Amino acid sequence: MSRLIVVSNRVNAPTGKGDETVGGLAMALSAALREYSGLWFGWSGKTTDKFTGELNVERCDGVTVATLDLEETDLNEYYNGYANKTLWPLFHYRQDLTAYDRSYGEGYERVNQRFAETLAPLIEPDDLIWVHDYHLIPLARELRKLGVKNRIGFYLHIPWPAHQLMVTLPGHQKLVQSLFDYDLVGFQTADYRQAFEEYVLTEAKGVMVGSDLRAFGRTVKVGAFPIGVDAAEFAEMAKSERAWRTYNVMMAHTAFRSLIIGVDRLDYSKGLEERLAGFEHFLAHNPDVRREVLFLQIAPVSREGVEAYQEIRARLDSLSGRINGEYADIDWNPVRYVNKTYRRDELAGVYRAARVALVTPLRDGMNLVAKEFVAAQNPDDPGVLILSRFAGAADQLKQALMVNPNSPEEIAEALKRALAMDLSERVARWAEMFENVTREDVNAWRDAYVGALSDVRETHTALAS
Ligand code: ADQ
Repeated sequence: MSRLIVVSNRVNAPTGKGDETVGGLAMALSAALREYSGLWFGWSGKTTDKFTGELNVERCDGVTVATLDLEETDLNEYYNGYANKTLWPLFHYRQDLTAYDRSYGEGYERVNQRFAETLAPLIEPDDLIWVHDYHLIPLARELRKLGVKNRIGFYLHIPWPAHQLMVTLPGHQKLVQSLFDYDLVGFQTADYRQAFEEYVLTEAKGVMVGSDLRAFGRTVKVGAFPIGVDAAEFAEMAKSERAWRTYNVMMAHTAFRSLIIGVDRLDYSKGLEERLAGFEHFLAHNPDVRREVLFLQIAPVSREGVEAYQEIRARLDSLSGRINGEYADIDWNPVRYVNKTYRRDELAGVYRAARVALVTPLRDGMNLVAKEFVAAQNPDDPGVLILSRFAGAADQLKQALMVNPNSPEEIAEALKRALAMDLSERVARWAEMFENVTREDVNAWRDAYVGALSDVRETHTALAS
């Protein structure tokens, strides 16, 4: 069996102790790495004055983790810059927030070279290499330059944008061409895969060869591999002692009100302002029931080095304050807004206590919160999921109440419907979604991807010759 190497910007391997905040994705990748005696490679999260290429290697719960330190300039140009000020907003349809700074592109290329140069000596001939996300699109090209002939796969966790948007990126051809140095390119949904194919067919005069894509003198396998959550484990966690404790604390504080929750990284793609506007619309137009609900939005801050994130944080502080100012009473605040990170078992308790989850991103590769919410519900009395049609998860969770997140009226209408939904309809909708999140869980995703990568018979060398 080939060894597996996972490469991602940050390494989040569980240590085996005190891992309560490590997500399902990290757990699933670690499990695969243990099984394949693998290696997880990425940035240490630390910066150094001068890049040395020195590796920090440690064993974390049966997995070898190798990380490298980057320079402060790398962090600014590659991570905060090209990854999070250029690719992230553009791929989430926020051209207005996209920065086209040349130094960011240069920093991005430089860090990908640094990753490749540090990783290449660790690669053995039969290793399978699985590269994750938009930070590392050119990594295979850099590895190929160093003579690496292994099977290399890429997986994009975020949307692939429509063709007309992609061409607004200076240097888009070079970026897309570098994806053809992989053997397998995976997307979250069939829509994103199609958007990628459309770009290649029109911009690069590519052709489909069966289900593979040929362009730039290379052929790659392309596929949709919708990511899942550790559903069975999450369902178990929702019954754990700590989840119960959290559940009870929350129930005690709702004073018999129906709890509506939102759980998201604080990010403009998650539609938090639009969601609050939808909730406000609900409050304004339903005076008879408005005192019977509470909206809890949990949004841990992220990417604080990027201005757009500081700005949205300030806007949300003021918006939640304004809604409370308008509607609160001596015994009730309609919005509770917290920026804390929680343990996974506590989150499971939060999900279970909620009557409704509002998962309304403006764009989202998948959205794991929607799936975690479903996994954590009490089968005898499940809550209702309100889901944005622009989340990748909408493809699979078809029994959710689907909304356009840009419409406060639709959000308010869905809230009204969810709060009034009878038990039999709630159970019927939930059961189908639960079946889906359990079947298409994170392990199924990983096995499908690694299986497809292992099946690539013709390696890069065979195709190139
Ligand atoms: P994210 O944009 O981070 O992921 P999401 O898929 O929702 O979005 O995952 C967030 C994770 O963080 C969830 O597991 C959630 O439980 C956790 N989380 C959120 N708030 C938390 C809190 N307060 N405390 C602790 N944990 C919290 C990117 C893409 C998504 C894609 C994933 C995986 O943007 O579209 O689904 O990768 O591919």
